[in-house]
Amino acid sequence: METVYLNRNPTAKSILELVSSVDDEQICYDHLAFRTFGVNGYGISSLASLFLDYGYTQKEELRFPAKKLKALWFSPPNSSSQDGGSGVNGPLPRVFISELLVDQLSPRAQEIIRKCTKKSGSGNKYAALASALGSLTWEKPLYSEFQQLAGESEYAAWTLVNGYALNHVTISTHRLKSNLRNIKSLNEFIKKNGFKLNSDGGVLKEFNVSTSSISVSPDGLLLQSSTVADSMPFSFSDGVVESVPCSYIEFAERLVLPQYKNLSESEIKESHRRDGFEVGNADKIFESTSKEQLTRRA
Ligand code: OOG
Ligand code: NI
Repeated sequence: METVYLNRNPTAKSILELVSSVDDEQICYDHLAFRTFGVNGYGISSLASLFLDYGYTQKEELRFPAKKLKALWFSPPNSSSQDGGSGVNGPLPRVFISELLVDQLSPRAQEIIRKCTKKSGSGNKYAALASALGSLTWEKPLYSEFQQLAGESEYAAWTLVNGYALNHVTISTHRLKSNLRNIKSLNEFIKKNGFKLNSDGGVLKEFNVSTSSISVSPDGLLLQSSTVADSMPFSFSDGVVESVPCSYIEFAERLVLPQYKNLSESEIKESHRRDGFEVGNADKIFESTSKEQLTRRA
């Protein structure tokens, strides 16, 4: 899955190389994220089964009524054996899987999504395999179908052309060694190197940063930001070739929970930090693949 992601998304690849090159960093992934169509067995469960079979635990549900989405996240099994490696060879990441509440879309949009998932037969059984191969489990859509969905739900249009592809990996900033462990410094560094961040997070007053685009959870302990997705030409089934949004990369800093404030730096483990996800943060991060962000001037 990671290989497909790195090959399709030059920004994510360059940023991972750039961050690892500073201080010879090991990169830990905080989480991996996927999008799905919540219909005909193609929703969250189609991808979750692989992770559940390998010992992941289902955690809280998050709801996004305006976007007609729901999400679940999964925590990894304890496996200290992987501590020390980098990326997919490092500590196991959380997994965040969302699904589009297809029943709530217009009849026309539902028809497009139901058609491709029905035609696909048992494609939902091979969700993880398709993700790793970088293939869709349905036939390529018409350009008009993509446009129809894009007008109603950018998430739907994204999923139609990207399928089960990895939507993003997230760098765990607090597990970096250099000053990049502070998400604000990391964002500045990323921007200085010419990459565009998803600005939907707005102004962060406490940090006095006007353009940093960091989202902060209400408890102040989960800080997240992301790049704007890369685009790729996609050949639609009617021969039209148009640029479509692919994936992005995210950064997350999890601060130490108040009850562990007195632990020394060397005693602090991932389990002492803020866990989980936050609807308000996620709502903004979803925008990383939106047309508004992609066409925004840096
Ligand atoms: C997922 C957006 C939410 C997070 O960490 O809260 C998210 C998506 O864009 O599919 O990644
Ligand atoms: Ni994320």
